[in-house]
Amino acid sequence: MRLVTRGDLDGVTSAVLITTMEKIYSIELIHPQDITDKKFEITGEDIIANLPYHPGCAMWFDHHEHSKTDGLPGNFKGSYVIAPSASRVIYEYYSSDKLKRYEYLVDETDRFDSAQLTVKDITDPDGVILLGYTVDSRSGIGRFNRYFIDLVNWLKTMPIEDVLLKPSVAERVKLLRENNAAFLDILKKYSRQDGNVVVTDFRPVNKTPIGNRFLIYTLFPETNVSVRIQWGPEKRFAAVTIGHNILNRTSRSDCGQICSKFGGGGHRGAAACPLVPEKADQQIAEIIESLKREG
Ligand SMILES: [Mn+2]
Repeated sequence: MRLVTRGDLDGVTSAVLITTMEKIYSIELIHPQDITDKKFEITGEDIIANLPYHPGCAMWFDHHEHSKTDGLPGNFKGSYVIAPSASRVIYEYYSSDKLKRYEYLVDETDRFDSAQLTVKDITDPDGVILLGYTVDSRSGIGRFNRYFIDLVNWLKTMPIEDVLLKPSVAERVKLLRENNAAFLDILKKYSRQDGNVVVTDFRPVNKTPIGNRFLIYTLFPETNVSVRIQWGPEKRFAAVTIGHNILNRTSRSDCGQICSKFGGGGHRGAAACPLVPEKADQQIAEIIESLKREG
């Protein structure tokens, strides 16, 4: 069988579990869009995990809310449950003694994948959470098949402390720390608080900086929602992302609904929309007003 999954920590842990329970000869990493756009061929030899359903697959495991709105299959092998991670869904599906030793890995994957993080998990992460950032495409250090496969093999054969000492892991950790230190400075410079909203406008910056997307919440703990603005490619549009503060989960706003008014989308807790440059300032002001009004 082939495992088709996503290149993130939940994908890694899903792969650890599935390769323990099934005969897997290769692992393929794809984006959820590749399934919905039918860009990637799925056959009866494939187990899909942490990705949307495809009718051609042998088994499917997922936990994402939006897989439900896309239309659930009537009958399939595997499991779909709204859960903190796909790894959790797989762990529960097999309920095998063979997987018991991965209990902690699954617990931490739950926390990372559902952003149930503490301030320390953001500013000074360690263990599985730290490893998670090294396979997070949003950390800006890419995702590589070799690295992914290595992590799966290492997590099956050594404790997390030893996995973190592997040179390819340590190198990514070092890069993450450097990126985050620079990102923190630039975040402070381009962010301001407006009531319950923190607004970061990176449009004056030439090259959009990359760093932990949750750092903003450690700087503005009294806000409950963030708005980030940065230029899209060739400044054709202003990319706006809205997200609930994961350290202060009191926002009543529906980010997805707000963004859908401006041609974007997402879910309740996080969403994005592209704005045409001429209208961006006006529309950003409207978005901030909605977020303040909704509280
Ligand atoms: Mn997931």
